[in-house]
Amino acid sequence: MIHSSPRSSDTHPQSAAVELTELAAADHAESGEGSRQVQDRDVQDGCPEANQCAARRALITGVTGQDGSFLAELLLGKGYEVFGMVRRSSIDFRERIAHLEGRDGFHLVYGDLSDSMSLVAAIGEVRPTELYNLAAQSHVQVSFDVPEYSAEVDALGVLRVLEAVRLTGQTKTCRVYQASTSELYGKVEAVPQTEDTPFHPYSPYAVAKQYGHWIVEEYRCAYGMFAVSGILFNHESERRGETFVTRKITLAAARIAHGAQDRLLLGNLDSQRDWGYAKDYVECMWLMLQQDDPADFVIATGVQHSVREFAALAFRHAGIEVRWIGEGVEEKGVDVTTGRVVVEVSPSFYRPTDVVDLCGDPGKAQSVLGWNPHKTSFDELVALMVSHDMDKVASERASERREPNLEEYLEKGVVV
Ligand code: NAP
Ligand code: G4F
Repeated sequence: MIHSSPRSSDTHPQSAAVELTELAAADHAESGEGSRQVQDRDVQDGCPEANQCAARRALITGVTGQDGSFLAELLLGKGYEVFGMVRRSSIDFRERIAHLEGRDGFHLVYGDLSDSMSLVAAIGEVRPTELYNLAAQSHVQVSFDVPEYSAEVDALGVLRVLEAVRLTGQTKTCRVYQASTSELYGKVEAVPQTEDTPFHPYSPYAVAKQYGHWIVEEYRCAYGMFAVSGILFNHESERRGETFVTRKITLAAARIAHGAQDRLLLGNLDSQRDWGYAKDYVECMWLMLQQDDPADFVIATGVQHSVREFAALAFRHAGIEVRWIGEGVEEKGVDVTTGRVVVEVSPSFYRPTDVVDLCGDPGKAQSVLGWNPHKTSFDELVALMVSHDMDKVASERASERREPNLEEYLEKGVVV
């Protein structure tokens, strides 16, 4: 029997183990045979065809994030049973996966990458055939403010996931994808970066992720696990967190175009990134786990742009043509039509060490995985993000305009 995920409002704050044990017991009572036994038969350790013969069950850590939400949609579309790991939050609303909650085949389990026991419980109960470890403290600048926590989750968290797979006897049945990052190249030693380019991590985030990357390789060698790392370059979308530079820009461009914000403050405008579309990149994560042999891949577009270029294009899509004047902290983006300053530099967004020259070579992913790195162009990516944020700001503005009216109605006693 398949259990739908509890809707946010129904979710009980109990451990994954308790929640899933109760569901398994309910299965047993209803079927008379016990679906737990069926699951165990299907995914026994040592079955060489495990990924073919078992029902496909994916566990996604970080399911509430940008990538996790796209990946959950992709896997549900392929007929997977999808388990998303969530942590308890004071706000019981998970915006990016709200549309999936309650859908057949989609389940939520509690767990935290800083808590080994929760991982052993969740991974031991779900017994996934594929585990995508996407959970992380993923903001580079924030990792300078919370370096210890970033290491706890982004380094040791990966070890905990791998150990949970091993301790629950699933090294031969559970394939593991680890979210590695182009930040590993850091203070880059070559451009473009390939799978063979040496790592030079340049932030607490990247140093922690480097541990995660190497421990995955270690478990692959030591225990013969199908455990792989995708070295993903920056990938963005309309679901991107609002403090990453792309989303910060597209939201600000939309707000400025709607007259809801005065100007945008940015840090290093010269920084260069290889930006792709997150929805395309989760396909690659899946492809990596479908291969005969485990291997790491660079996932990138191979095309590089500066923060300044991204900003200019985003403003253009929002109907504002920007001209750049000045240099360094004095540089400004000026609206060509009105002469108004819409972008300024603020050193408060400079990082103690910044990675400034990322550009990936997706050749191996193209030839081995058959993945298309150019499905969504840079221009299309910026356009879709701006379009989404123009709509978002317009609807926020419309509801702002309605609110005073509502208050007026209420004051006059006209309540319908
Ligand atoms: P994101 O939107 O920031 O999502 C991070 C996810 O991790 C959220 O679901 C978050 O849950 C969860 N999480 C954080 N700390 C956790 C903990 N202690 N225990 C359990 N879950 C925790 O990140 P993303 O952009 O989707 O990126 C996914 C992964 O790819 C991350 O590992 C990131 O470092 C890596 N990556 C991203 C990019 C990129 O350009 N997007 C590039 C390379 C690598 P809450 O919702 O509860 O906070
Ligand atoms: O958008 P960002 O914060 O992304 P960053 O640091 O590249 O990290 C993202 O991509 C990594 C893959 O390379 C992931 F591993 C990581 O989890 C995350 O998803 O910053 C991009 C660049 C930086 O050089 C930064 O200094 O933009 C520059 N920047 C300039 N002004 C800014 C700003 N970044 C932010 N967040 N905010 C600014 O105002």
